Amino acid sequence: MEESAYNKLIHQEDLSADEPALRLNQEKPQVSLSLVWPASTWTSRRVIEIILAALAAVLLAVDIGLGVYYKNLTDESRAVMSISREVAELNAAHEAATMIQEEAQMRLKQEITKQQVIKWQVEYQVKRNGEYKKLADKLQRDIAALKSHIPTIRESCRHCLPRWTLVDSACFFLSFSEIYSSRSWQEARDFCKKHGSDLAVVDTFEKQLKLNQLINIHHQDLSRSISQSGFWIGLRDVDSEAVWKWLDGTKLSEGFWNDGEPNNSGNEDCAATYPRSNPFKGWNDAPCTYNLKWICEMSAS
Ligand code: 2F8
Ligand code: CA
Repeated sequence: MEESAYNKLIHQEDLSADEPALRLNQEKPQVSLSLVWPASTWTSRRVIEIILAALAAVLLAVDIGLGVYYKNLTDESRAVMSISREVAELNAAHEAATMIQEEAQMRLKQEITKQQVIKWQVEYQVKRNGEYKKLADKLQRDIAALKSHIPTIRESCRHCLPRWTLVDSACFFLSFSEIYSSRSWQEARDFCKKHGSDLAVVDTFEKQLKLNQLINIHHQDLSRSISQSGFWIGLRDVDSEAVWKWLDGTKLSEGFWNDGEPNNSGNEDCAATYPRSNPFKGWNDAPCTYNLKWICEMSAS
């Protein structure tokens, strides 16, 4: 029913013009916009459709492009974010490494400073050691010098009783004074023993030399004859002739006999020392009963 109305309308519009054409189309009626709207309108619509289609295509393309762009952008963004994270991590690691490096540098600096101080201390100690060594050497020399004085000091520290003379670490008494009369060898020995001593044992040249000097000074009183100028010493050969022994029983090895002595002239068993210029020739043997001066000896206190 709609189709017939539509055809009716078409027929009414074409009554006035183009009738043959319409008649050709009467047997096969067609439904067409061109038939409904003017041609210009149809064209415009087609153009619009084409434009719209083109626009749609463009929009679709843009949309696809934007999608692809967005996808790419998202990937790039992710990559950038990942890189940013990595950069941040690297920066953090760099900062940590920088801190560690700075701390290590600071410790190194402190260690270098400590080492420098230790080096200075070592230099100082080396210098002091050198000074100490010089000081020690000087002290060793001073000690050696002081030690060399010990015998002299020890000797000077020894002392003897009044009128006794210190000779070679022993004290000697020489009966120079006239209050001591000359006496026999035994009486002389008794005197010595009474005073805590004994007749002198002149068993070294040092003793002989010193005692000879002392009796030489005494003999400057020349009123005394040479035979009376002798001093008994602790030496005799009473037990066996010509075997001279000191009071402690020690045999005499060498003596300081005058030339020709001992000669045992008239049984001379006791020895005495006499003032002589040559101390090696100071001794003579005389009769033990002969009266002479004497020399006592005791250890120094
Ligand atoms: O000439 C040496 C001789 O001199 C004196 O005798 C003359 C001595 N006598 C006395 O001293 C007692 C001897 O002993 C001595 O050998
Ligand atoms: Ca004699």
